[in-house]
Amino acid sequence: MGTVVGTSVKRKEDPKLLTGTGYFSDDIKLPGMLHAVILRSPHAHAKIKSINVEEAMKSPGVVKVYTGKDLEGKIGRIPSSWLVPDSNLKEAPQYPLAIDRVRYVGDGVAMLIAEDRYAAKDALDLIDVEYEVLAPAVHQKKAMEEGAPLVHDDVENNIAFHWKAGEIPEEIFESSEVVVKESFHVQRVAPSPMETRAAVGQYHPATGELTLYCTSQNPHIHRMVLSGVLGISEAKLQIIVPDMGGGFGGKIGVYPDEALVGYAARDLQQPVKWIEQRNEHFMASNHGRDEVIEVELAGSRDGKLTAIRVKNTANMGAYLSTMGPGVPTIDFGLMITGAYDIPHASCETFGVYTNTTPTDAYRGAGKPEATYQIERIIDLFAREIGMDPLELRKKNFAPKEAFPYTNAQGLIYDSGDYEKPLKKALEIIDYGKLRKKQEELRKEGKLMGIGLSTYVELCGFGPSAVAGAIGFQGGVWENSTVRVHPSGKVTVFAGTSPHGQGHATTFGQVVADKLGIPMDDIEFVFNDTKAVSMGWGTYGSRSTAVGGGAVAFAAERVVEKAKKIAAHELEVATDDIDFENGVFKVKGVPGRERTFQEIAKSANYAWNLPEGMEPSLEGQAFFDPENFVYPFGTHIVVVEIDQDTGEIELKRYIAVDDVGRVINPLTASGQVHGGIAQGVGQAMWEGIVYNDEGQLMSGTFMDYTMPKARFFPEIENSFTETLSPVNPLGSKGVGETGTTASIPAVMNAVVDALAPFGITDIDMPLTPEKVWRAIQKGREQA
Ligand code: MCN
Repeated sequence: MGTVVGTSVKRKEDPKLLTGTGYFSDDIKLPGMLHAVILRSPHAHAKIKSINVEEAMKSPGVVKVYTGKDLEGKIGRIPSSWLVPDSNLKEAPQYPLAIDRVRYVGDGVAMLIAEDRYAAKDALDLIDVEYEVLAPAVHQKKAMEEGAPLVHDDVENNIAFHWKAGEIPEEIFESSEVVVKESFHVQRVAPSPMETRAAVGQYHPATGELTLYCTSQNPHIHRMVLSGVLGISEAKLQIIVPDMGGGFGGKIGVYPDEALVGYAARDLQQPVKWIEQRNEHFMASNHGRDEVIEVELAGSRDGKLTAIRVKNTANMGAYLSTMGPGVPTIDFGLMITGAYDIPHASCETFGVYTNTTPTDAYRGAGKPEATYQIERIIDLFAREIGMDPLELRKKNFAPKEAFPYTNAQGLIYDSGDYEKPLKKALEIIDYGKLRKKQEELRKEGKLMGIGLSTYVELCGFGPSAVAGAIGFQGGVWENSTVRVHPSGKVTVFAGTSPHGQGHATTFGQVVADKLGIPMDDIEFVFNDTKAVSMGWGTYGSRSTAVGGGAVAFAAERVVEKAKKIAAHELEVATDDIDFENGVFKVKGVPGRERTFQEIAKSANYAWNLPEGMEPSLEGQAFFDPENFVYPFGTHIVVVEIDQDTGEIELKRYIAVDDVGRVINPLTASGQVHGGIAQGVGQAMWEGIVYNDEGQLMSGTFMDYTMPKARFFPEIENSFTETLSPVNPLGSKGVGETGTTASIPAVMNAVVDALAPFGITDIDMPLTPEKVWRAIQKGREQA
C-alpha cells in the first residue's frame, strides 16, 4: 500500500450527497416541533412606534410572537468577535430583535411561532407595526459626510472604526518619477450558498440542556458566543451542524436568528425550527466586500516600485458582525503590497455604519480586495511607463532568496517562489505568441485582452497569540483526536467544520498514510460540540494547514504508543521497531512483527501492556502553528469583447497555484474551480444594489446574476509545490485562492482589451451595458 497523500482520491462525501441521502437542517423533524418565521423591516431606517400582535395571535396555529421589547433583559446582544485594536472601534449594540429602531431592510422586528410553517407565514402578515420612516445612510462615503443621517446616534459621522498601518514620508511620493492613482470599488456581493441558513432548537427540561442544530462554519464559536447571549453554560449547550450546503464565509457569523431559535425552544420547551428563505437570505445574511479603495503607487520610470498608499472606506452595514471589522483592516491592510517587494506601504481604513445589511467575510475576506487593488494598479503603472505588465511584475517580485520574507507591513510570508507558477502559466499560454496575436487582432479592429494576476494571499489562521494581538476574540489553534477501536478501525474527531471542502477525504488520506491502514477503515466526526472537544472552525482556508496539522500530530501520537506496545510484545526496545505500511517490525528480524490491528486489540484489551502504560489507543493533538501560510500563483485570462454589444467572452482561463503540498489534486482543483467561479462572478455579473432609500434592489436571483457553468471556458488549472515550513504537511490553503486571483485577472484582461479606446478602469460587475457605454465614451473622446 503506497502513500495516498498527493493522489486524487474521490470524495468520500459524495455518494450520500449524490443519492439524496444527505441530512440537512431542514431534514430534522422532532416530535412536537414548532416553526418560526421572522418579521423583517421593510424600511432601511425607521423608528418602531408600536407593534400590535393581537390579530396574529388569533390566527390558527399560532403559538407565540416575540418582539424586541418582550426579550429585553432576557437575551443578550449579539457581539462582534473581531475587535480590531487601536482603531477607536465603536461597537453599537445589536439586539436579536430591533427594540425601538430598525436599521436596515431585513432587520428583525418580531419572531412568530406556529404549529406549521404555512400557518406561521400566513400569520406574519397580521403583525401590525407602525413605523416612522427616517432618512437612511446608504453609501459609505456619503454616510461619513457632515449632517448625514446617523445609524447609531452616538457614533459620530457613522465611523465605526478608523485603523492605520504603516507611515510613508511625504517626500517619497513627491520625489517619485511616477505616481499612479486610482479609486476602485469592490462592490457588495451575496455569498449565496445553495442552502440558506437554518436553526433547530431542542431543549431538554430534565437536564437543562439545549441542543441547537444550525448552519455554521464554526460550531464551537457558535457555542461560545451563544452561551453568552442565551445565558447558558457552554457545558449545557450543544451545537450540531448537520450536512450543510456551503457557506463561503456567510455562515461564520453568529446571527440573531440562531439565538432567537435557541431562546424560543427553551422558553416554550418545545423544539423550534427556522429555515431562512432565499429572499430573506439576500436581506438578512451578511454580505461581502463593499469597499471603496483609493490607491497611489509610486516608483521609477524604469519600473522599480517604491511605495503604495491606500485608503479603504468600507461599508460595514448597520452592525459590526462577527468577523466584520477584521476584513477591511487586518486581512486587507497588511496585504496591500501583494507579491511585490515594495519598501514603503501604508493603509488607512474607515469602517462605516450604514443602513444596509452587515458585511463580513466572503470567500477571501479582505484578500481579494487587497489583491484587486495591487494587481489593478500595477497594470496601470505598467501602462503609464510603457512596460509589459508581466515585466513589471517580475521586476518587483519578492525574491525567492528572501523567504521567509517580511513585507512592508510586517507580515512574514512563510515560503515562496513567485517565478515558478508564473513560468509554468506563461508556457501553457505561450504569452509571446498571444501578445502578437493580440496586435494582429487589433489591426483588424477586434478586441482581445490578456489579464494577469500574480497573487499571494494570507490564510491558515494561526497562531493564537497573533489572533489575540489583532483583536480576534478567540484562539485559532486546532484539535484532533484519533481513536483506534479494538478492531483496528479508527474514528477521527476534528475541530474543523467541513461543508463542501472534503475534509473526511483529505484528512482520511493523511491518517491512512500515518497509520498504514485503508481509508475505508477511517470514519470522521466533525461539527458536534459534544463529541469534539474544541475547534475554531473552517474559514480563512485554515483547515488543511492547521486542522490537517492537528490530525497528523494526533495520528503520530497513536503510532508512538503503538510502537511501545509492539516492542513490549516482541520483547525488544522501542528503537528497534520500524513501522511501515501498518506493520510494526523488529529491525533486521524478518517475520517478527505485529500488525496495526493486532496492536489495536492489545491496547484496548490491556491484558499485557508495558509497565505503567494506560490502556486504549488514542492520540489527541492541539496544534497552534507558528505562522500563517501564504499561497501564491499566477492566473491568466484571455477575453474577447464584442464592441457592438459590450459582451465579454472568456476565451481561456489558466490558473497555476502553489498551495504547498497538495494533499488531493482532485479536491484542490475543485476548490480552485469553485473559487474562480465566484471571483469571475464578482468581476462580471454579481452585485448587491441598494437605491438611495436603502431599498435592496437585487433581492432575488432574477436581479442578482449568479455565474453559470456555461459562461466559462474549460479552466486549465495546475499546481507547483513550494512547501510551507509552518505545519507538518507542508500545505497551504487553496479554498480562496481562485477567488482572490481571478477578480483582477478578469478585470486586467478586459481593460487590456479596451486599451485602444483609452479606457483605464471600469467598475465591476462588467455588464455588457457598462462595457458598451465605456466604448462609446472612448470613441467620442478619441
Ligand atoms: N486541499 C488540498 N491540498 C492543500 C490544501 C487544500 O488537497 N494543500 C484541499 C482539501 O481537499 C481541502 C480543501 O482543499 O479539504 C480545502 O482546504 P483549505 O484550503 O484548507 O480550506 P478550508 O477547508 O479551511 O475551507 C475554507 C475555504 C473557504 S475560506 C471558503 S469561503 C470556502 C472554501 O473553502 N467555502 C466553501 N471552499 C468551499 N467549498 C465548498 N464546497 N463550499 C464552501 O462553502
